[in-house]
Order: sequence, then structure tokens, then C-alpha cells
Amino acid sequence: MIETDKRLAALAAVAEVRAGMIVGLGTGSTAAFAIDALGEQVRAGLMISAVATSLATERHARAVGIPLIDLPATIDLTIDGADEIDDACHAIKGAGGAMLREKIVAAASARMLVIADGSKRVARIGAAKIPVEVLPFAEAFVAARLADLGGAPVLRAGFVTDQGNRILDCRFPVDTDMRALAAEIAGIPGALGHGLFLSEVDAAYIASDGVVTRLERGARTR
Ligand code: ABF
Repeated sequence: MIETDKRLAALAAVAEVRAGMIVGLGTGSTAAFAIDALGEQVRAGLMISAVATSLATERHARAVGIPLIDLPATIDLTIDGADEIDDACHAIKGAGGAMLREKIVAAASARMLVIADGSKRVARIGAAKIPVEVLPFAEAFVAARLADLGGAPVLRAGFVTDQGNRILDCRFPVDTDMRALAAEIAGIPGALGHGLFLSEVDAAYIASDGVVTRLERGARTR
């Protein structure tokens, strides 16, 4: 059962949280299980503070009693979902549209954990849509650049990000060099963020049929 697996993955990650930590809270239905579990622990006396990656997560965290702070320079541990993750902990995120804040929080984190059910685990990332957050002013320009890169961008209809921006969902050829692509997208003026997380994720808890597997990346590259 996918919901059970999401919950198991979330609980495995929450077990890494220690008293006194600043915790980054992800967005999405899997991260929501972690927020619920942390809320329970906070109500039972665990002292932590947290940073939310989206307005939805902020509301959820407040509702379950987790104290929130503004983004500090460093976060101890972040727990977040993903759309795809491979065994080297490369991930695609952003189906929920929160990847800009998620990337900032991940980059600020000493340790970043992805939690997911087994359907998200892939041999090589790249089949999922890669979302790009774009400043509305620059939409046509960024879309043209993404099309030049082979991304066949599609505006996410009716969606506005927490920052008031739009999202262009892209599909690149499966054999695309993702590291080169990430650099290309990051270099487009008006493209504010993208869903490729190639060096941020330190470990992942993936649950399939009730069994949790931990993937740990090697030495951190950033
Ligand atoms: C966030 O929520 C995103 O980066 C990812 O796109 C999505 C995963 O959602 P879910 O856990 O609901 O599949 O983590």
C-alpha cells in the first residue's frame, strides 16, 4: 500500500531528528507524514524548530504544533519528498511546485533526506517532468531557451508558485546529461529554479511493500 510505504519512509527519516535540531520540512504527501510524526513528537516534548519549504507546509506545521523559524544560514536536517530518485541519490523534484524553496532549504542543510514510496525509485532519473520556475516577465524568453535545449516546455496551467511565479514543465530526451542541463537552465536569466537535485540529497529512505531501504550517497560534492 503506497500510503503505508510513504509513512514508513517518513518515520525512518524522522528517527534521525534529535532534540535541538533545526529541521527543514518538505512539501507533498510523503513529507506530510513526516510533519505529522514530528508534530506528535513535539507535542510529547521534543524541542526542535523548523523551516517550511512552502506555504502549505507552513500551515500544516503550525496546525500540528511545530515551531517555525525564518530560513537561517544553516539547517541541521531536511526531510522532503521527490518525484524520482536513483541509487546515487540524484532526484527530480517539483511536481508540487515548491522546488525553488526546497532547493534553498536543501542547500542550507547539513543533511538532506528524501523520503519516498518505491514507485519513485528509478535506475536513472529523467523520465519525470523537470519543472522550471520562471519569472512571469520572462516566461516567453525562458520557454524559448528551454525549447532550444530540447525540453518541450509546457506552462503549468492555472498554477502560481508561493513566490508568485509560473512553472514550465519540461521533458528532455532520456539520454540528456543532467549535470550539464542543470547548469544550462541555471544560466538562463529569468529561470529562477529547477527540479534537478543532483548534489543536494545525502540519503533517501524508500519504502516498498512495507520494507524500508536506505540509500546513502558517497562523499558530498558541494
Ligand atoms: C515535493 O513534493 C516535491 O519536490 C515533489 O515534487 C513532491 C512529491 O510529492 P508526493 O510526496 O506527494 O509524491 O516533495
